Amino acid sequence: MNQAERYEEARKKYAAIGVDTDAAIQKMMGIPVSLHCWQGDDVTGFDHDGPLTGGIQTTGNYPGKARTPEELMQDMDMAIKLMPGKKKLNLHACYAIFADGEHADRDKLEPKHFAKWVEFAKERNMGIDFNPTFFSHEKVKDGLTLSSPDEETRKFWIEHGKACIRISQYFAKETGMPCVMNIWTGDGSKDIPADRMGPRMRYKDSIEQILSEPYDKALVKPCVESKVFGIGVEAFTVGSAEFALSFAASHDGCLPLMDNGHYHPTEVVSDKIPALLCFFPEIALHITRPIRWDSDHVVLFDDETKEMAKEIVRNDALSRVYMALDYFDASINRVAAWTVGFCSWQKALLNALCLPNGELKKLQDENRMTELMVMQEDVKTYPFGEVWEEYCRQCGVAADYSWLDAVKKYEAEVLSKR
Ligand code: RNT
Ligand code: ZN
Repeated sequence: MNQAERYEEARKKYAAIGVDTDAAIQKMMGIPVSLHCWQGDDVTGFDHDGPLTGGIQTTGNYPGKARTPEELMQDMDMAIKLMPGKKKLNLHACYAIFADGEHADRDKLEPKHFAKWVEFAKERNMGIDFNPTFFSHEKVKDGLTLSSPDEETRKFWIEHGKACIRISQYFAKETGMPCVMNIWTGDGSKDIPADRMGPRMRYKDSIEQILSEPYDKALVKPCVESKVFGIGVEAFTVGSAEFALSFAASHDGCLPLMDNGHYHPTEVVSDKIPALLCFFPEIALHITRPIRWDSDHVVLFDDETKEMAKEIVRNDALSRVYMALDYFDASINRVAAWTVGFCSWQKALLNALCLPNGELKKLQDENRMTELMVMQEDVKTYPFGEVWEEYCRQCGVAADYSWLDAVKKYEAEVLSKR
């Protein structure tokens, strides 16, 4: 059987349980997923020389990392060509691009410092999401930014946040797609604090000041990302889950952002997605793969990844959940890391679209739990690979590992020469 015949067989098998795989493929093509620029250079950016600091870490020193905006764009282009589906570009403020001799500190960043990224995104028909960078900077004082008791420090970071709101609005206007602007800080302490509320009250006030910058709510979607702990800030995190969720719930237009690496190891974000969808019109996600901690391994097509996608699809929430990848592995080929992670999330979404979700819900509501278990197990071995292959074919990319040959060639010809 050739590919077309194999897909036809699979299509029939799915149709028999009420799943329209052609419709699933069609739907997939229009779902934007945000691709993070920071996998390409280990979260370094272009506005500073120092190391990555502030409660996040990369490990590994695989050769060939991007050192300039041109290299990063070239690598990202290479990865994009290998991936099916609709991409959005996710930038961090530290990826500002300055003209020769020019520099602006984080509180003075302007849209013009991102004009080259806008050009890059527009040429590829991508929207842009944005993140102020509250780390890897000398004005992070004693591990604190927006929650600092030092007013000058706090003011600096508030101004950075406001500058980022203006830049986010510029992105949205230029690309014609809303810009999700995510606030995450590594603020916290290594050991037991004496005051947990003071820093949180300052954090709350700082974010409120940032959001007082005028912006169009249809264009800019501010988010607050929580975290349980970071390396070096084990005892106390200012932006905890309760803090971020309560902040978003009490500030109109502000979204909660859940990163699935930011919870206790037995908690699952798949279960939290429908809980938040009961209350928030829109939510945002950082999709990653934590191993024992927020290790930011490359996303795989594993059980929890599938489960998260299922919760979005079967609750008809594809237009209510902003999905962004957030991982960074410096120990393997970075172009391959981008590609595997993006394709894994694409697979998870397509897989969720190929489930008889209505039927399964009905079994649950009728308390036919034996049938539900049998059916859920049965669909696991349906020929999903054929649907994935057809989707990739329609998108003009390889469905199997043969794409790795192109990456190996790129590594030999471009990356290894850096
Ligand atoms: C860190 C957070 C945050 C960062 C990016 C680079 O733990 O997940 O989202 O990974 O902003
Ligand atoms: Zn994150």
